[in-house]
Amino acid sequence: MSANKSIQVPPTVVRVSDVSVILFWEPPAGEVESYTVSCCRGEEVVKELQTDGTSLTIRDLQPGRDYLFSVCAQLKDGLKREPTATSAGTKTRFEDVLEVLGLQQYYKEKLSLDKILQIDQKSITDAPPESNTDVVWYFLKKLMMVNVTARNVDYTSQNMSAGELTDDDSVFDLDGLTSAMCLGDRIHLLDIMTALFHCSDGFVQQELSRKMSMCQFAVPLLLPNCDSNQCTLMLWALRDIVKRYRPKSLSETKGFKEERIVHSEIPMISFVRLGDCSLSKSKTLNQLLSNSQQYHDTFVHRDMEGGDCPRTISNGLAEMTWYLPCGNKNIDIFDEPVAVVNLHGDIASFETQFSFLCQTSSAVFVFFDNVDSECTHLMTKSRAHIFLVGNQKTNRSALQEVATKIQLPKGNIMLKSKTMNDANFVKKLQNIMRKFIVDSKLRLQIEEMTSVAHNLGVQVDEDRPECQNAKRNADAITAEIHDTLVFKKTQLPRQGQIWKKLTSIEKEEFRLQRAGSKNIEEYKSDLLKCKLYLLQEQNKCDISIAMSCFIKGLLSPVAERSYFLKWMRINLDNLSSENLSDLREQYKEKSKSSNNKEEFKKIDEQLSNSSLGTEHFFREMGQIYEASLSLPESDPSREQLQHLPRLCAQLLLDGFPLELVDGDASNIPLRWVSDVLAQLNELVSPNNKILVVTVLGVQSTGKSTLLNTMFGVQFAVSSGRCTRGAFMLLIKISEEMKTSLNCDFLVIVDTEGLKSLELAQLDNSHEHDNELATLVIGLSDITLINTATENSTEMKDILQIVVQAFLRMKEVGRKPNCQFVHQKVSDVSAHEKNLRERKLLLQQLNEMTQAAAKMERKEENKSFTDVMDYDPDTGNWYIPGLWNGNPPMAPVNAGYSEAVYELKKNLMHILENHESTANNILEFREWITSLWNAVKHENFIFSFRNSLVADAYMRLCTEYNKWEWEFKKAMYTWSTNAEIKIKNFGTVACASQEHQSIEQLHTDLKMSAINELAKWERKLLNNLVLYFEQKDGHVYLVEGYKQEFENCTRMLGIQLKSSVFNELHVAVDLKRGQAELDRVKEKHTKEIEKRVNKLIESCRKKHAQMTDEELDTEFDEMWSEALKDLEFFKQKPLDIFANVGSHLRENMRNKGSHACEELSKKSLMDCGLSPFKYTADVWKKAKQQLYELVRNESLVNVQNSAEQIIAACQQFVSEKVERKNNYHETFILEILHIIDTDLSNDQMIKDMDFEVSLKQHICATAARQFQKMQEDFLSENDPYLCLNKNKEKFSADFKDVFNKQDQCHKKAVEFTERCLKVAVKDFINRSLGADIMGEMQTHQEFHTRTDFQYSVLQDLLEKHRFHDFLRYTRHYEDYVKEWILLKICACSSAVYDFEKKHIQSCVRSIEDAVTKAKEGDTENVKSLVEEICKELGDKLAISKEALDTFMVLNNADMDTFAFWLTSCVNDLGQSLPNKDKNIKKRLQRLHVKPQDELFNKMIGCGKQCPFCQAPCEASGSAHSEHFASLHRPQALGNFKWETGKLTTDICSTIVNSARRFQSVATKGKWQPYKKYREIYPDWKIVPDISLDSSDYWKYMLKEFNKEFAQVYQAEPADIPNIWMSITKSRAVKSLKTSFNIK
Ligand SMILES: Nc1nc2c(ncn2[C@@H]2O[C@H](COP(=O)(O)OP(=O)(O)O)[C@@H](O)[C@H]2O)c(=O)[nH]1
Ligand SMILES: [Mg+2]
Ligand SMILES: [Zn+2]
Ligand SMILES: [Zn+2]
Repeated sequence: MSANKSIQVPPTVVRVSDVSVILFWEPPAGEVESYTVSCCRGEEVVKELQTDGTSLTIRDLQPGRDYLFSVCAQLKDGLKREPTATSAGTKTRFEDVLEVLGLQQYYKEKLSLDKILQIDQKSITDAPPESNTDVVWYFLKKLMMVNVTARNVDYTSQNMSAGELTDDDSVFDLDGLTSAMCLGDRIHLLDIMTALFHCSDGFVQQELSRKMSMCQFAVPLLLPNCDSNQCTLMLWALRDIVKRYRPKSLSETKGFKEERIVHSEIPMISFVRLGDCSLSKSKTLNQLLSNSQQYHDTFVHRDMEGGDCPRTISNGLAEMTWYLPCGNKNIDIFDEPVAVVNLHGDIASFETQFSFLCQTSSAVFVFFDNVDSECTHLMTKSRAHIFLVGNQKTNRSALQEVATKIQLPKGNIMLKSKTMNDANFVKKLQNIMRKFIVDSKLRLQIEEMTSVAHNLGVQVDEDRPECQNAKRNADAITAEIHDTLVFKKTQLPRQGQIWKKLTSIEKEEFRLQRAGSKNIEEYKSDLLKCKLYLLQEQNKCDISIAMSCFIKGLLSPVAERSYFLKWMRINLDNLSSENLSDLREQYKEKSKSSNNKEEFKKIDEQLSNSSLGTEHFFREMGQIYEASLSLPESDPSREQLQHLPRLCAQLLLDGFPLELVDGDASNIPLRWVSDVLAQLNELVSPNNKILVVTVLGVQSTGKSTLLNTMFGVQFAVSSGRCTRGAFMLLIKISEEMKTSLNCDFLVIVDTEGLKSLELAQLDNSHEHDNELATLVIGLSDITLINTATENSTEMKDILQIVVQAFLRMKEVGRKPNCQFVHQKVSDVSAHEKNLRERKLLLQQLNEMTQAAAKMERKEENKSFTDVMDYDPDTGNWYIPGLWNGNPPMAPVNAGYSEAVYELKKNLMHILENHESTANNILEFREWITSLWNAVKHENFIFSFRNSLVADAYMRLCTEYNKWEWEFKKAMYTWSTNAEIKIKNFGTVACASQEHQSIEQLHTDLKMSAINELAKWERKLLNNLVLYFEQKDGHVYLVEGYKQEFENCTRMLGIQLKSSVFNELHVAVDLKRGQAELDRVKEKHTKEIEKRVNKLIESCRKKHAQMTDEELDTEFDEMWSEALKDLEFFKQKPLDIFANVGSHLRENMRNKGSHACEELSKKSLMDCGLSPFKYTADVWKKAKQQLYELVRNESLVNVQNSAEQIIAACQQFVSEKVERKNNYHETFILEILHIIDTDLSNDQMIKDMDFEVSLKQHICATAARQFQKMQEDFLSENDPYLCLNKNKEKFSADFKDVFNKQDQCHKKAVEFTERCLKVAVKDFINRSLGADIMGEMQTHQEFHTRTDFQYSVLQDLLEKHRFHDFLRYTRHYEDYVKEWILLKICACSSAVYDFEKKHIQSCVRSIEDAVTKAKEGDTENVKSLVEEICKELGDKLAISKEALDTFMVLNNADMDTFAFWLTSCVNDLGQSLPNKDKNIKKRLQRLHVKPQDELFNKMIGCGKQCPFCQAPCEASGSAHSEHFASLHRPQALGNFKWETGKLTTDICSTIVNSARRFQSVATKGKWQPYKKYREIYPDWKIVPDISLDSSDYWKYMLKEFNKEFAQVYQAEPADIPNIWMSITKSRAVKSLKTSFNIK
C-alpha cells in the first residue's frame, strides 16, 4: 500500500446501517502505533475508539443521524498525524431493514402484480433461502401459492460469526465485511411482512392479505411506519377478502353468509400489551382461536421460526384475524363471528394505535407484567371495555390502584396465576369473549373505521386520489343497478337476444340444417340478409350510459384504471353475492338430486340472468365494436370505437382477463377477439411468442382455484358469478426463462360453466360444451383435465368431451399435451393406490376414443394413445383437498399447495421440452379463427381449414417439388450421357475401350443407373427426415404427410427406373440396328472411295487436263457401274400393326374371354380412323334405374376421361415420332401402361367394352403414326438412297482431288456442317428442356399446384373473356396446357440465353478438342478428326455415317484444316442461336419438353372433384386424399337437366346441407351429400373457410350467366340478389383467402 505522503486522504465509509458505520482508511507514511477514531455529532463527541488496524466498525449509533468521523494516527516515532475526517449519516431503521432485505428499490417504485406473477427461475426451483435478500422472495413465492409453510423462512447461515474483521489487514475483504454486517441479525418475520407491505402497491397488498387470510394468517390492519411514527389503516388491502360462514341463526336452515370482510358487522376484540409481558399474547391468541383438535399459528409468536429475534419496524403493527363459525355446535368455539386484533409493541409507545383500537373494538384486553400506578395510557377515553390481564409477576396492589383509577369493574381483571394452566386460562378468556360477542353493541365495519382513523390522524390506504376517483366512477355505474335483469336489458342490450339470434344464424349459415327444399345459395343469401338486419338492429341501440361511463373509466390514467376495474369488480360482486348466494345454494342442492329437473333448470336460468360481472361489460364492449364494423368505414361512430381493441390489449398486458368464448351464447365475437389480439401483438412485438395452458373440467371442481394457486392469478372462483365461457390471461416470462421456454408469455385459459352431461341435457348445452372443449384444447400446448374424484360419472362426462376434442386435434395436426388432475384426493399414497384406477381410466379413455372415432368417422383410432401421447404413469396428478380441516376456519392444506407446485414445475418442464417453437400471438389468433370456424360446422374434422397448416403444407410441397425436380434432372442428365455413350459405342468417338460388346455396355449402364437412382432416393428420403426435424415453420402440423411423401419418393424412384431402363433398352436396340446399317454404309463408302481413287489414277494416266464436263461423265459412268456391282441390303420394315395387335391381345388376355371376344370383333386396321366417341349403346346393358340424368352426366364424364387418356397417349406418340428414330416395341407397351394406370385411377369406368374400344382406338392411331415414322426412318437410312444422296459430294471431292485443289476450307466447312452442327443441335435439344423447366419452376405460379390454380383463376378473372372461361371449365386440360405454353413462350429471352450458353459451351469444347488434338501426335486430317471426335465423345454424338462420308477422299492439309475448322466453329457459334425462331416449334424438338413436364406436374394426379370438376391440388403422386382449395358452382362442371336451369350449388357448401345426389358411382341411388365420403372416400371437400370464400365463382357465374345458359341451352341460373353486389375486387379477395395467398 502506498500512502500519499503530502495529502491526507479522508477515511472511506464502507457501509452504513441504522446503528453502525464501517470506516476504512489508508495508513499514512511511517510506522503507525495506533489510530484514534472519534465520532462526533455536532459539538458532542459520541465515541472515541482505538485500533491498530486500518478499518473499524463503529456501533451503537442512533438511527437516522449525521455523524462526523475523524481518524488520527499515532506514529511509532511518537508523532501524531493531522486527523482526517469524513461525515456519514446512519440509515433510519426502516431503510436499514429494507436494505438488508434487498427491497430498497421497491420503496418508491412499489412491487406490482406483474413483477410478482412473472415466471422466473425462482418460481420453479426449490432452493431454500440463503440470505436475508432471498427470504422475502421465498416468502412471497410460497404465499402466492397459499402455502401455509410460507412463514418458515428461517435460514441457517454459514458464516454468522464473521461480525468482526480478522486482524489480517493485508487483504481487505469487502464482500465478507458487507455480508457479515447483513447477516449480523436475522430479521423478524413480522418485520419482513411489514417491509413487504410497505414495498407493495395496493393490488399486491390485496393479494397478500387475501392469501394470508386463506392460510389463516393474521393480516395487517394498521401498518406502522417507524420512521414517521405514523400508521395506515389497511382498508383497501383487506377489501378483497371474502369470507363465508354460518352464524347460529342460520345453522338450522343450512344457509350461510358470504361477504367481504370489510363490510361485515361483527364485533372486534383487541389484545394489546403494556410494558413488558412474560405471557405470550400471540401464542395465547393462537390457542384461543384454535379448536381442540387442531392447533394453528394464526399470529406469529416468539416460539416460532423467525419469531425470536428482536422486532425493529413492526412494532405498532396491528394484525387482525377472524373467528368464523361453521354452524356446528361441537366444532365452533364461538357461534357468532368475531374479529380479533393483536397490536404488537407497547401501547405506551403506540398511543395512536391504542386509541384507534379503543374506539373501534368492543373490548380491549391489556396484557402486562406490571402496571405503573400512574398509568396515563389506560386513561384514554375508550368506547371499548378494557380488560386487564396480568400474571403471577403482577404486583396486585398496583393493579388494584389502577383499576379503581379507571373505574374498572372487578370482572374486568384477570390474573393468570402460577397454578392456572394455559388451557384453563384460554378457556376463561374465551368465556369472557363469548359474552361480549353476543352483547356488544359496537359492530363497526372496517369500512366505517375510516372516520375514526381520520380523527386520530391515521392514514387510510384508500385515501389515494386515484383510488377515490376510480371509486366514484365505479359507484356511478353500479349505483344504477337495482335489478340485474333490467339493467342488463337496458344498459347491456347487445349481448341479449339479438346476439343469441345472430349466433344461431351464424351457425346455420354453416350447417344449413333448415334449408329444406330451398335453393341453397338462395337460402344462404336469405340468412345473410337476416344477419345484416340483426346487425343493424344491434347498431340501432345507442351506447348506453353505463357503457359509456365504463369506457370512460377504462380510459382514465393507468393507475386509476386498475382501481376502477377493481372497484367495478368489487361492487358487482357485492351486488351479485347479495342476489345470488341463495340461488347458488339452491342450485347446489338441486343439482345433487336428479328428480327436480324443471326446477333446476329454472334456477339455472335465474342464476345466469342475475349474474353480472365486469365480463358482461367487456362482452358488451366487444359487441359494440363488432356491430360498428358493419357501418361504413367513414362513419364517425365507427371511428370512435376503433381504439377499443387496443385498450383491451393493454388491459391484457396489465393482467386482466379477456373473454375468448361467450359461453352463454356459445359464440366468439371473432372480429373483436382477433382485433384485440392483433393489437396485443403490436404492443409486444417482436416478443410475441406464447405458450398456452388451459384447464377443462366440470364446473365447481376447483379449476379456477387450481390456476389461481398455481400462477397467483385471480380467476373468479365460484363465489361471485355463473358466467360461462373461456377467459384468457397473460403472464410474463422473465428474461432468464425466455430462452429456455422459448416464449415470452404464458397464456392461461380458464373455462367456466362446463356441465355434467345430465345437467347439460337439461338446457341443451352439451353441444356448447363440446364446442368450448374443442376450441380450448385446440388452442393449448398443455391441457389440464380437472376432475374431482368424488364423482366418477361427472368425470366420465368430461372425459367424453375431452377425448373427442383430442381426436379432432390429432386429425388437424395439433398435439396438445394432456395432464389429468384428480382433485380432492385424500390419501397421501394416492398415486400408488390409484394404479388400479389409472388402468381403469385408460380403459375408459380407450372406450371413449372408439366411440368418438365413430362419431367423427375416423375409426382407425382405436385407443386413446392412438389419439395422443399419453403416459398413464406421468400424466396423472393427485391433489389433496384444498382445506386442512373444516372451513371457514381451516387453512389451506399444505399438501394442496405443494401438490399444485409440483404440477406447476412439471408443466414448466413439459413446456421447456416442447417439440416445436411456440406460436406467436398472430398464429394463436389464426388458430382461434380456424378452430372456431370448424366448430361451427357439423363435421369438425372435414371442415377444419387453417392457414398455418396450409402454409406448412405449401412449404413442404414447394420443398419437395424442388427435390423431386433435382432428382428428375439428375436422371435426365444421366440418361442423356448414357445415350451418347451408346450412340458413340464402337465409333472413333468412343473414348474408352472397356466394353467388348454393346450388351456389356448395356449391363454396366443398368447397374450404374440403379446406383444413381438409389443414391438420389436416399437423398430425398433424408431430406424429408431433416425437414421434419426442424423446430420452426410448424412442420409438426403436416407430419401426417411425411409418410405420404416418402411413398411419393419411392414411387418416383420406381417410375424413373422404368423410364431410364426403357430408354436404355431402346437406345441399345436402335444402336444395334444402326451399327448394322453403318457397317453396310461404310462398306459402300469404302468401295466408292476405292473406285474413285482408281478412276482418278486412270484419268490422270489418260489426260493431264480434263474439263469438268469430262470429269462428270467419267464419274457418272463409274457411279452407275459401282451401283450395279454393289449389293444393296434392304432393311425389312416391321409389320407394326401386327406387332401392336399382338401386344394389345397380350395386354387384354387376363381380362376375361369377353374382352378377347370383343377385341377380335374389329380389326385394328379399321380402328382409330375417326375421333373416339363414347356412345350410349355402350350403356345398353346399364340398369334401367339409372335415370336419364345420371346417364347423361356420366356420358359426358366418361367421354372426358377418354379424351384425356387419348391426349396423354398422343403426347407420348408425338414425342417418339419427333425423335425420328425407328419403332421399338417398348413404345406400345408404354402406351398400354398409360391407359391401364389411367383407367384404374378412374372410378367412373368399370366397363369392359369401353376399355376395349378405347384401347383399340389408341393403339390403332399410334400404330398408324409409328408406321409412318418407320417408313421415314427406313428411307432416311436406306443405304442406296443414302449413297445416292452423297453422289454430288463424292463427285465434287473427286474433281477436287483430281485437280489437286486445296480442300482444307471446304472440308472444314463440311465437317462443321455435317457432323458438328448436327451434334451440337442435338446436344442443345437434350439440355435446353431441363434448363427451361428449372427456370419456370422459379416462377411463383409453378411452385405448387395450389399456386398454379390460383394463378390460372386469377388470370381468368383479369382477362374476363367468356371463351376462356368456358374452355377452362369444359376443357380444363387443353386450356391449362396452352396456358403453360404461353407462360413459357413469354420467357423466350430466357430460352434464348440458355441456348446461347449451351452453344458457347459446345464451341469452347470443340475448340479445346481441336487444340488438344493438334498437340497430340496426329499425322493427317483423318487422325486429327478422330482425335477431336474422341475428345468430344462424352458430350456430343457425332453421326458415324456423316463422319465416314466426310473422311472419304480427304487429303486436306492438317494444320490448315485445323485453322479453318476453328474459324468455322466460331461462325457456328455466331449463327446458331436464332432469336426469331418460333419458340413453340423450338420446344417441340426438345427431349425434355418443359411444357409437358410442367403440365404433368401441375395436373398432378389429374383428379377432379366428382361434383364440380375442380382439379385436385394435393402434392406428390401418392397422396391419399384429393382436395381443391376452391370448388365451383356445379353449373360450370355439369349441366343439370332436372330443372332446365343452371344451378348455383357449390359443393363446398352443399356437403354441409341435407341435400342428396345420385350418380353412376352411387349406382343411381340417392346419397346424402353429407356422406359423400362413402362414395368418394379419397376426396376431401372442405367447406368454405368463410362465407364469402366462393365469391370468385359467384362473381364469374353472375357475369357470364347468360352466356353459359346459351352454351348449355338452358335457362340462366337464378342468381341470388346478394350476389349482384359482389365486385371484382371482392372476387380477387376471396380467391386469395381460398388459396391462402397473402
Ligand atoms: N372442499 C373443497 N372445496 C374446494 C376444493 N377446491 C376448490 N374448492 C372450492 O370449490 C369452489 C369452486 O371452485 P372453483 O375453483 O371456482 O371451481 P371451478 O368452477 O372448477 O372453477 C370454490 O369455492 C373453492 O373454494 C377442494 O379441494 N375441497
Ligand atoms: Mg372457474
Ligand atoms: Zn367440387
Ligand atoms: Zn389428387
